Amino acid sequence: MSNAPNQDLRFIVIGAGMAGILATIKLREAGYSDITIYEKNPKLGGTWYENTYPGLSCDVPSHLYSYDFAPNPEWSRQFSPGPEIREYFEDVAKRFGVFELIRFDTEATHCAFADGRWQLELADGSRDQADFIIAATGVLHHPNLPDFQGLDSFAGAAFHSARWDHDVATEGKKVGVVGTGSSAVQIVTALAGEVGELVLFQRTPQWIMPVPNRDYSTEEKENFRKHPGEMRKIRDEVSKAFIEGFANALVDADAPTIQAIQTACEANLEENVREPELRERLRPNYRAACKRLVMCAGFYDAVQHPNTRLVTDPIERIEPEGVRTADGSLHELDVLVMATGFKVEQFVRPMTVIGRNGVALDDIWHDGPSAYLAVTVPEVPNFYMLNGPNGPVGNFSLIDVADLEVGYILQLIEEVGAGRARELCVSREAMDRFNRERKQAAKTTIWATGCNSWYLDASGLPTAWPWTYDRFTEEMAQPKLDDYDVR
Ligand code: N01
Repeated sequence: MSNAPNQDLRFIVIGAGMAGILATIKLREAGYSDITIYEKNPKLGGTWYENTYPGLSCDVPSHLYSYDFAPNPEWSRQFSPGPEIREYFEDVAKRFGVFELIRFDTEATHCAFADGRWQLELADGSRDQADFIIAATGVLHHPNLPDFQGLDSFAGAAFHSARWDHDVATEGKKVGVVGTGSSAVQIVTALAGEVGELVLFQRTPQWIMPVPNRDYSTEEKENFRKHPGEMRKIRDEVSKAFIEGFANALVDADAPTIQAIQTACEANLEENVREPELRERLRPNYRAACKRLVMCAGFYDAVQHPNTRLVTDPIERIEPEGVRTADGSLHELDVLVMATGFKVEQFVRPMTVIGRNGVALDDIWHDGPSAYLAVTVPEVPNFYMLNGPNGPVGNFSLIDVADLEVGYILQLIEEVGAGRARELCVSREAMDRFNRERKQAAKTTIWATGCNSWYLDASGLPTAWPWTYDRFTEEMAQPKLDDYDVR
């Protein structure tokens, strides 16, 4: 516990996913107790609650994708399945006294800063007030549903990958999957051979990094229980490898590591896709890691399964019987899964946020969402985001990113708690400078080397943190209060 926190401060955390749970634990650890978490879903877990598709797992190894204060000896695999991850968050929320602070089924719809406090409105008509809002609303959770002509006429079941309909049987059925992002690749790998026929509609091929995923043995788990230091060792090793061998390299398109990733992905394609014609249809015409790199060991086997068909002709329309492609073929289907990604520009929205003097966050973000160090926005004091815009999303564990951000935000809160300030948000000047610098730096990242991806803004510029992970760690160590509008 830090010394003498101001017990009068009240906090609202929006979202009981990985980041909201983390923020609440850290606030409590720092001695703050007046906290309410609003969660729109009936269960916690955020993305791990909403995504339940077959094959769901995290592409960050489990011992790294865990809170550092809550290692989990029970992880079943190196990359554990989604339901296990959601259960982990529920277990931690219960063990650390977070669960009882959550109001489920309660969506925050509007918040406004008035007379030095945040006034919050909720979808059920209730209201609340707080000194601080921590928006832990996630990055990728507003499904992007393509407006395919005729989609409504489809006679079978159609749904987005993040809204999997478990009442729909897939066994023995003809299942179509649209998309080749991380979600689609996991779904296809899980369903191949399990359904009657699997049709993958690919608009753009992906580079695939073959990452093995083995089970932890009973003995290994027993060893983790007895010697938690072993989990810490794995965590540290994997973290180091990820940062040095990957995260730091993504922001330098010329880095040798990026070339090594390219070579590994090319070898995966050459060695594991037997038929030359299929191989060419699966070969991307952009550089590896330009789109978010897909990590999967079994995808090419799944695509080559006798019951799987790869369709690369563009989708023209949906008909009652299936998907009609531009070459005139009708691909008959019982189930159509749209693994077509997310609306990434939403962040805290559709909740409306009104900062000082009636300034709307929507207006501040009229050119697209951005946030100083991914955390704060001008004119919106005492409102901090976790994994907000411009955050370091380059395939690194978002748990560690959120952890750094929470540590940074706690220092801002302490300024108020200690009576040195009442309101803090980034100054307009610092925000403008940050935006200028990040846009300049974005040009030399791998994401800017000529592909389409959810990393890009409307002008085609990558919005992700364009510097190294190490630089983010340094920035998060201590707020530069000169960059803040402090009142
Ligand atoms: O979504 P995506 P995702 N017609 O945006 C295609 C995280 N994640 O849900 O490339 C036809 O990557 C689109 O085609 P194209 C991870 O950060 C993590 O798969 O634009 N196709 C693309 O192939 C990931 O990056 C894990 O040409 C259309 C696909 O749909 C992020 O979530 C697991 C189309 C969308 O791919 C998003 O992944 C899963 C259309 N009209 C997800 N519209 C982990 O393991 C879109 N597409 C942690």
